[in-house]
Amino acid sequence: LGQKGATLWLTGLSGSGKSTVSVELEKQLLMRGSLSYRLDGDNIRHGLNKNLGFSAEDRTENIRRIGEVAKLMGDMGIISMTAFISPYIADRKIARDVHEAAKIPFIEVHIDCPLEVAESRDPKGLYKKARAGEIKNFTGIDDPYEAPVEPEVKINTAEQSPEEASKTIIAYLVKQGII
Ligand code: GGZ
Repeated sequence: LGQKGATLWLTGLSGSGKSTVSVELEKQLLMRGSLSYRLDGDNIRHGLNKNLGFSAEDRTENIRRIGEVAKLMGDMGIISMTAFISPYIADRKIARDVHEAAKIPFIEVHIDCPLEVAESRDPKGLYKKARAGEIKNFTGIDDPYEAPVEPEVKINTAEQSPEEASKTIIAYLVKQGII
């Protein structure tokens, strides 16, 4: 393959743009000939992690398993992009440590945008339900989001398009000699 694996760990609120940015990133990486794969709710929370909900314990286990899967993919030489809220600093640190022990680059990407912006997007109407008390423990409403203190990359999706965001992230990978 001649390619080293790495993990782009996207973290941010629901509606911040993690999935959108990861889809665009995958496109740009594949165009460059880098084998990449997206891990998201559709292929993880509906499969491997379908026994997990949104309590703090379940989120921790969700992120732990995703960290292990991403590490395995890194071992295979794949650049994986994870698109999960991953709200807890300690959980992201565990994922980072697993990668560091395996010598696979772990790039934390904060997909940042003001809560008001994420909430105004509300593609699935979940914020509306959370505000109405129909969904409990919704991140940003009645559950915490711990923003990264020193992410490798920070993107503001209220100001940058998904294309610009992806270019910024790819430029980081190039600068680091990962691709
Ligand atoms: C946050 C929730 C919740 C609660 C369901 N809190 O916009 P979405 O729908 O597609 O993204 C959210 C997704 C979050 O799952 P993650 O696996 O990324 O979360 S974590 O990393 O914290 O484990 C949202 C939906 O699931 N969702 N209930 N209570 N998001």
